[in-house]
Amino acid sequence: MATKKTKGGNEKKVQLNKDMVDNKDKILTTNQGVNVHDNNNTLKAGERGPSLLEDFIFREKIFHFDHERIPERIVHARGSAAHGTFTLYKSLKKYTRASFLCDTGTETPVFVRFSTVAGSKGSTDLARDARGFAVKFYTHEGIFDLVGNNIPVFFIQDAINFPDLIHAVKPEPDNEMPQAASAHDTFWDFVSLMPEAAHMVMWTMSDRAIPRSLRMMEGFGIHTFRLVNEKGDSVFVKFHWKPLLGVHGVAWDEAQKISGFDADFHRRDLWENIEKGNYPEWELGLQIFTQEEADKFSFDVLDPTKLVPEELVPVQRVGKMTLNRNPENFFAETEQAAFHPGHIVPGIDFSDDPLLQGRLFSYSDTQLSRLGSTNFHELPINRSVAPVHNNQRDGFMRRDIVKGKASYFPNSLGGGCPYHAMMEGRGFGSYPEKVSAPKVRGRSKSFADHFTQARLFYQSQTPEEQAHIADAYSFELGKVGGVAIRKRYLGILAEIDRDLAGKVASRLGLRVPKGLSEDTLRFARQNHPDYPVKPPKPEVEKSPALSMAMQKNNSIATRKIAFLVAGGVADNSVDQLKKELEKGGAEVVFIAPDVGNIKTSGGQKIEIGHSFLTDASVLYDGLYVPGGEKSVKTLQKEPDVFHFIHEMYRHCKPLAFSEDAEQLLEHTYIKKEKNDKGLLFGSGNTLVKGFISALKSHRVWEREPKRKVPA
Ligand code: HDE
Repeated sequence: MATKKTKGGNEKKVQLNKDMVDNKDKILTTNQGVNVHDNNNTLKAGERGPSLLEDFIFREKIFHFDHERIPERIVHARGSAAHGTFTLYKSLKKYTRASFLCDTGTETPVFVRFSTVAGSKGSTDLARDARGFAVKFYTHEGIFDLVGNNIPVFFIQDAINFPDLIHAVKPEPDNEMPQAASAHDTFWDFVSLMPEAAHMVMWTMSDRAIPRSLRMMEGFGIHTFRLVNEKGDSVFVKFHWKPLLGVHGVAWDEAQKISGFDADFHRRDLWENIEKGNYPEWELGLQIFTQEEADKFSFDVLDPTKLVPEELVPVQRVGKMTLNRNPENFFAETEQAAFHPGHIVPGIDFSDDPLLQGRLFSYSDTQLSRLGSTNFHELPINRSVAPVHNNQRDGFMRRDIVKGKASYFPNSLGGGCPYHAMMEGRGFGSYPEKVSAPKVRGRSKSFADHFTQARLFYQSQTPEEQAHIADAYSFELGKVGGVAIRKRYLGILAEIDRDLAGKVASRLGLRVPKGLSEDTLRFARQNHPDYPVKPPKPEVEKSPALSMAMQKNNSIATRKIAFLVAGGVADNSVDQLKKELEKGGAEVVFIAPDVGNIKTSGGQKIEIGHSFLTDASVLYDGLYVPGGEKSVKTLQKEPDVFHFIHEMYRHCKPLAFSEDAEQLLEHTYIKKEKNDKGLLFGSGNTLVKGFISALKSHRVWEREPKRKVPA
């Protein structure tokens, strides 16, 4: 069936609207539709007497309340989501028969949920962790879920290790500490015995694991999937999401402080930007390669701890996803959304990646204990826009009322319906991959190289990014109590990069071991008896695509800039920069000693919604102190101003000072450095240009080695 064009991708919205309830101008009722006269007082025997069991209104209300929690997701519990559309601009007919990937211009409704992995539902958004990036496509041929992460590789190679990994990273079982953090003994104990985790651990130690915004991170399907065309020919594919706002992280010190100031930082940022019409956008990128090409790669494409370097197989951008609508109800939509890598449509198929194969069991299984019924597909958010007809029946909370006598196949009483799609030459059919092999519990030799791509990632980073990675390992291992675990991990780092291992070892007061510890080797040899094996030569030694700092970024859209002001701030000193920043799509936020109103030197009123008490520098991307003698004098008396400035500087963010405000620096530890492109003074076009250009780079990386000021 050809995909119909649905302008605006509204089809899912129309379907959801049928289930929406609007309480506006309505009388309060019970769940049975009876109007409630008084919602404040229980039924009693006399005003001061005991309550009566008869009070069905009270009983119903409390009964429902008592049961309104459901289990949180076992992983990825903390999440935020939005609706949107996916528009295809390059037909992939040659490779796939999935109609949403064939008909250009088609808008497919999507629902996207971002998440952290380890933390509970109420934990901070800024944990050092992978981010889930799960996309539900409501296609005309059924639901396709691309359940990915913001990191293109995974910790483990075989699904059977997943419960162990998660037990190791979750809070420790005796004392339930620490929350949403990998910096503890059980995690490092596990990964120090599982060298296959080394590559993903390297990613999680980079600033990729602490995104600036959910809108500014990449997404990856991780596993190799298949595309299958009309003729039945198949190619392999890796799915990517490329954010149009660029890929940016925060620094670890920022992350920890943001967690205190606004634990909902990412959730708020996503929600507010969609409300403002700053719709986040990603391009869908595909790496397509054949079986023959895959056979020649130096790594195994079925091994989920490996990526395909973009320099080896370029990413083709084939469509755009735009998130343009916030959910109406967090529980009904974000919480009840049930993603599953096994939700695929004709034209897409699985590979034999053993992690993917295991995932195919886990997701519907977990929905059952989380959502309580096999009928979770009937929940409005999970409902396909393609019609659903089958002989599955009943179960808890069944909603569809399926007509007729025949609930079996084959039947004649129901006219043979619902019938096989085969009758019309369509429907999902698995790719007929040839498989003939002995049944084994084992690991392929081609999965035995654990360090080449971890090294590739590290060596592809700029020196400043490498410094952040070394800091992260030092922090995390520094939090580990067991010295044996620290030493064991240093053995892994030594195999990846001795210089990195040396930096971390010196912070831990340890020496770099010669190589892997006996414990690590013993465990690795359970999978590969002749471990370590010499890996084949990699195709690329460096991949600039892996560095965030090396990505070009020409936009300052939606960055938040703090203007520190007080009464008497000079109008002209505010206006020009504000206008230019807003022209570029950035947001200017005035921060003053107190919330309320201030008057500019020209008598204009500025409404102040944020003060040094309510806000902190870590919530902003750049800072400007406009002129006006009175304003600067007031700011000078405010210690928080200096904290704000120091912290911004320390996090390598752009700072600009008008001529009047330059003197504030005399009271700081900041030294004017000529090559610091993000420390700007004066006014006019030079200041505007310099500031905007520094904001585009997001961080003034050259400052990284010198940034050590108290904050
Ligand atoms: Fe998941 N994962 N996972 N995972 N995963 C879940 O399903 C699981 C893995 C990912 O926003 C659970 O509905 C196993 C890789 C995301 O609702 C559960 C294995 C990747 C989400 C589950 C993996 C992911 C989940 C928990 C190893 C990146 C959140 C709640 C074989 C490609 C989806 C749920 C959302 C959620 C199992 C590994 C991504 C238990 C067994 C690799 C984005 O079913």
